[in-house]
Amino acid sequence: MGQPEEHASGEAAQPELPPPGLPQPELPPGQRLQRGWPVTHYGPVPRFRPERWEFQVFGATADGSKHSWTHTEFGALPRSTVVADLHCVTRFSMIGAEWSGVPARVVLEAAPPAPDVTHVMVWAEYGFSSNMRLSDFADERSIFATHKDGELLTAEHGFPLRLIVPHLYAWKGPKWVRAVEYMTTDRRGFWEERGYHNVGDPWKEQRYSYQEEPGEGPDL
Ligand SMILES: Nc1nc2c(c(=O)[nH]1)N[C@H]1C(S)=C(S)[C@@H](COP(=O)(O)O)O[C@H]1N2
Ligand SMILES: [Mo]
Repeated sequence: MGQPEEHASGEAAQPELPPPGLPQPELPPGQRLQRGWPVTHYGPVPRFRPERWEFQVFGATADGSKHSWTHTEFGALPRSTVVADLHCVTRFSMIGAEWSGVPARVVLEAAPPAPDVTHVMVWAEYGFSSNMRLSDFADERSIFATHKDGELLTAEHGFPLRLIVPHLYAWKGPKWVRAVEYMTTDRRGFWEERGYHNVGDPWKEQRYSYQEEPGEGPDL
């Protein structure tokens, strides 16, 4: 089974843990706290070309047409901030990051899905993709982040845009995101086709596709 690569990084340290004896941050089962912010992804880091960049919503939209935003247009959408942890399926968690950007709900309002949409595929540069239920994407905490802790994302962490879905494993949040596809039937994304769980809830420890219950994912 393929695995996301981990690279060392010299990013800013995470908040210190409370001293022993005081309540510790709660992590999903089987996760351990990571200090710093490692870089984890498959393949090369894409170069951002603002004049060629656009963000698209396509597939089963309510009006049947494809919607797209230039980088400037996307930057003018309403913004918000979410404090959320990042849980990598390779078992490290980064806690307490403050993500700011455009909530997924803003995109859903700007480009509404048709009534029979059940799932979305989130697409990134180089064909990386991740699928999720529409309800997971529409969660009030799901956000297309441009900044972490008040600073622009670096190239290796997904600049200019990455999705954060706080209640799912971090592979469900593509870096270098470019499009959302509305789907009326579920389809597996990049890691979901390669042995990872179709739903990916870290609190239920849904790591691998062999753990899927009937109905949790399309046939493999
Ligand atoms: N485009 C893309 N996004 C991706 C991945 C990837 O391989 N490609 N890996 C995911 C995984 S497995 C994790 S844990 C997080 C890591 O984000 P970070 O490198 O900013 O810590 O990015 C996710 N987003
Ligand atoms: Mo990951």
